[in-house]
Amino acid sequence: MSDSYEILKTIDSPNDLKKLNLNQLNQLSDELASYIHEVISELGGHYSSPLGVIELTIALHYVYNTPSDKLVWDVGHQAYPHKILTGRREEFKKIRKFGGISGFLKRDESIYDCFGAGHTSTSISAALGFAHMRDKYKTDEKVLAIIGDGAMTGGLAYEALNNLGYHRTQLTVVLNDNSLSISQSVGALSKYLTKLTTNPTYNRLRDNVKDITEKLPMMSNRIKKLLKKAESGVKVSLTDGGFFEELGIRYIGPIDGHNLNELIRVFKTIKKIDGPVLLHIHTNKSRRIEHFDTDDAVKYYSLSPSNSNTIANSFTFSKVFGKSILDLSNKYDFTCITAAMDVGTGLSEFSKLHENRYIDVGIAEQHALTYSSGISASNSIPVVAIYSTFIQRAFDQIVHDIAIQNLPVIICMDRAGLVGADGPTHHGIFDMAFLRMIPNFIVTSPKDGYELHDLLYTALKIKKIFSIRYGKIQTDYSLNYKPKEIEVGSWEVIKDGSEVVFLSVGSMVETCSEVASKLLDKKNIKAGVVNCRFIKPLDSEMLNIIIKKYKYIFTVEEGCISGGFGSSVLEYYSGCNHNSVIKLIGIDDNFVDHGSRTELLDITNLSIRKIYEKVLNNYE
Ligand SMILES: Cc1ncc(C[n+]2csc(CCOP(=O)(O)OP(=O)(O)O)c2C)c(N)n1
Repeated sequence: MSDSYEILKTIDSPNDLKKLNLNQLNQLSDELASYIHEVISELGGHYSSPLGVIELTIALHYVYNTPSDKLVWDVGHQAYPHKILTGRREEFKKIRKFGGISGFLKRDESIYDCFGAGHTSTSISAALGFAHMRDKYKTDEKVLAIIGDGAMTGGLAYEALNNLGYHRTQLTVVLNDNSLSISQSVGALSKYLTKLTTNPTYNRLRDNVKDITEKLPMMSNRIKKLLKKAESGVKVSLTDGGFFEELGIRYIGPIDGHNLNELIRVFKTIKKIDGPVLLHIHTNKSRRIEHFDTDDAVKYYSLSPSNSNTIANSFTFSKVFGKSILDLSNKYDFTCITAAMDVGTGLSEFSKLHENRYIDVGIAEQHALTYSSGISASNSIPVVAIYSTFIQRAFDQIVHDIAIQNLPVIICMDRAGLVGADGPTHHGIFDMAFLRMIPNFIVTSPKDGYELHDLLYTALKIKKIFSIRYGKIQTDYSLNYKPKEIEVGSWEVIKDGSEVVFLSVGSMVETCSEVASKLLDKKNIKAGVVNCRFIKPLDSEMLNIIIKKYKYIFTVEEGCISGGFGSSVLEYYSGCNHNSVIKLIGIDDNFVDHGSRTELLDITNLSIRKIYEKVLNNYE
């Protein structure tokens, strides 16, 4: 660590922080910002969110006694300063790299990470669990949940607030309000928070009440109580009901989340309050980023590694989805839905061109799916663009609201398979297993961009419950492609073979084609390759031919083996008499860590080399 990190290099644990004076703490916050900038501009990773909570993190670790006191961070993408201050300063140089520390919080990484995360809106629920067990076992640690205004749009956060307001135990919710999610925060809550922050009359009145109570320490408790009542009356009349207070949670704020002195003072006061408190802090994610423009929010949310090369004129599946949906919007009337992931899913161009055919519901995947079923019940077609990992939240909505009522909804799942540096919370490896078991579902995965366009076209044409999964990878595609309908349940033979065949799904079609070429070149084994673009329904005609023709059948999927595509092939063949050897290649019963996609494919046996070896190990 260079000499420019004069104070940071002395911080090995939060105890070291407590020895610093205010000037030194302020210097530390600048050094932390430089260090995060230095490492993340090179390695890539979340950027604006950690920079926005530097002072908050210092104040929390300064005032509270971590790890006994519990800091439960929502999502965890903002917790880089927390990691650096809690003994991981040097490890931070390998953050998100294979074998290095995680980009999110992880219980087995540090005792200071009391609760892991990656998905949003879980912090208040988890914190309440900690708080109730503290009460039950009569220990005295403080519990805090730190949640952003974006994550506050998720329903789970309200379920927890409802529970907290009722039980009224000590728990401090720090609401980090920067008016941004990944892009702009949407919804009524965002407006409400802005109103709280910008209502000068309300803030002045509150300050007055506070001033009086502070200036008259000898005032009787009765008068203090009366003044408090007046304060809450003021709040009710000026802020549409004091939402949090009505739930039974003391609202404090808004305060400047970059003013260390103020943060420390307020946390010291809150520490003495025995019940639930919501501290509303206002921060600015762009404060430490030069030349930041509001339109840059997404750009600075997460940086790419300095050595990443973007291939000119290349397509990712997200980009193909964005182009295909625009193309099909001229022909079909549908509504696109996103849960705060317009840019990530490729919907931003569509959202600008078709404002009245597009809705961002906030970080609310469950709502997104039930809302879509309502659209469908009104005889319109909803297209939900979502990441595979986040749809896990909405399983019951899919079963109960969509499938049982057989309401046509098109679900386009990006980031299916291994996503790389974000790790286990973000890999999309379960979707094939949990969707294919639901009646009325058509489950698909295209081998390339052209087929994604074809499948989307097919889905819009046939109006059924239709899911399409694709990965965070480059693919073949060209603009002005004219899509064609694909017969539901039909597979495609890519290479004919003898003895060995690969039944491959999505990204694995290309991989298996390369394995087949290698087998032919090196071992003179002629392996067939089938593009199993329908995971459900299966192509039973082709399966009947395959079982007669091939002795070795390998199913290959970038998803979990348990219950996945290969399992469905086994289920199908369990009703047939055959002498073939059927082997399933996919992700074992394990969570996959973070690393580059190439590294992860290899450790999960999905690289060309590993599949090639697997065939030879089974071939007699
Ligand atoms: C369930 C879920 N949906 C979507 C995401 C993707 N995501 C990660 S962070 C984020 C925005 C969070 O905004 P906020 O809570 O305000 O935090 P900030 O980065 O602004 O500090 C989103 C949508 C996620 N992690 N989890």
